[in-house]
Amino acid sequence: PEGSTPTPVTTVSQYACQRRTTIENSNKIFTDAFEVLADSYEFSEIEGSCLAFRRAASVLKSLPCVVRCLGDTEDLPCLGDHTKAVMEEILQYGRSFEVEKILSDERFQTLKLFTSVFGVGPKTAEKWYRRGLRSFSDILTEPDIHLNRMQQTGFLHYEDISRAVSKAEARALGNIIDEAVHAITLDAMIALTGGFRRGKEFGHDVDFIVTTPELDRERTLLPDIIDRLEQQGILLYCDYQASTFDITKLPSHRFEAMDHFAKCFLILRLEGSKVEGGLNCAEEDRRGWRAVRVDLVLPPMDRYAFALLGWTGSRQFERDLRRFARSERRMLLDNHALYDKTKMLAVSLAGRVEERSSFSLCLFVSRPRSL
Ligand code: DGT
Ligand code: MG
Repeated sequence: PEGSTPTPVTTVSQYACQRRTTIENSNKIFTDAFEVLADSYEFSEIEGSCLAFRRAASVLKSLPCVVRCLGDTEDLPCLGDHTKAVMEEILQYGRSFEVEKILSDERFQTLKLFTSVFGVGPKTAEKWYRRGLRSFSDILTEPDIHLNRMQQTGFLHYEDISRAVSKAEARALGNIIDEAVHAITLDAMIALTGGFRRGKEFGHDVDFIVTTPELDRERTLLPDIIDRLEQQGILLYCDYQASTFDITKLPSHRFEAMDHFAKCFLILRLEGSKVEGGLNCAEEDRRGWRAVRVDLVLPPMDRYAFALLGWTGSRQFERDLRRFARSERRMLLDNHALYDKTKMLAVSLAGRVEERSSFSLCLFVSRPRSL
């Protein structure tokens, strides 16, 4: 009506990298349901529907308030008919019957259980399920099952590594990595990345980027760091992948799941960690240590900004950042480079670190401080 103040129109972008998202989630009741559906589609290898539910969850996580009726979602992107039907059920009954059916499904429960083991992906889980295996003891007592080293370690430290890692534990690990790296080379720089860099209180692992200005040293530094952790007696597991990075092969025109930097997936023994709400509190308190998953990535210094951007996550943010670059800017982005297709040249970010105002950037360890 004339004279009334128009309601401000706030449009929510279809790209996660253009949405300001805090770590508070006002719509957990919906996003939890979407994540169950996404997992279920992932187990059935229906990638489109899986991504649709992950995207919808990401959109709702960015909203500052609770969705109270379907009308609230009218202007939101990435919410299809199926998504809205699930939301309608939750709005009406407080729960989704489709999600409840999935949660009570034996196959889903078994695949969820099996994939919760470090080193077990959906394909292996499915294979074991088809063989009639339903529990960990079924797997561990089945004579024909050969577990690789990663899976053996996954079972061995199952309780510890399936329990969330706290910020304090991430900080303690930061100090361990910092000490180990600087005992080898003084000019290395270490950045905490992954979920903790986004300000999360808990994570499933702790991710670090280590880099050095010494040319090519990042290719050889990691085995030295690993040796040192081993000498300290805290290396419980190590999967080392040497660098396959080749600057002349950039940019990669097809999406690659993994980058080419030297990296390692570790399980470290963290002494004296404070247990908060762990299942095995009493046992762990007696032991005085816990096992923690740690990832180290070593890009060359001039690739640091891209690596940091690529490893800070979230996965949806990264996916949408690449999609945004491609569709809106005609650029190719990966963990190594940003390439301008219209000008046929690589965009240099050397010496600069990206700004991401949508996240609280917290860097616990960095020497020299660069952020
Ligand atoms: P969490 O579960 O609390 O550890 O959460 P995040 O966000 O730290 O997740 P994480 O540790 O799996 O990965 C951190 C980021 O690093 C992720 O958002 C994207 C990147 N990243 C990790 N693994 C891969 C991978 O296999 N491929 C690619 N392209 N990126 C990865
Ligand atoms: Mg992480």
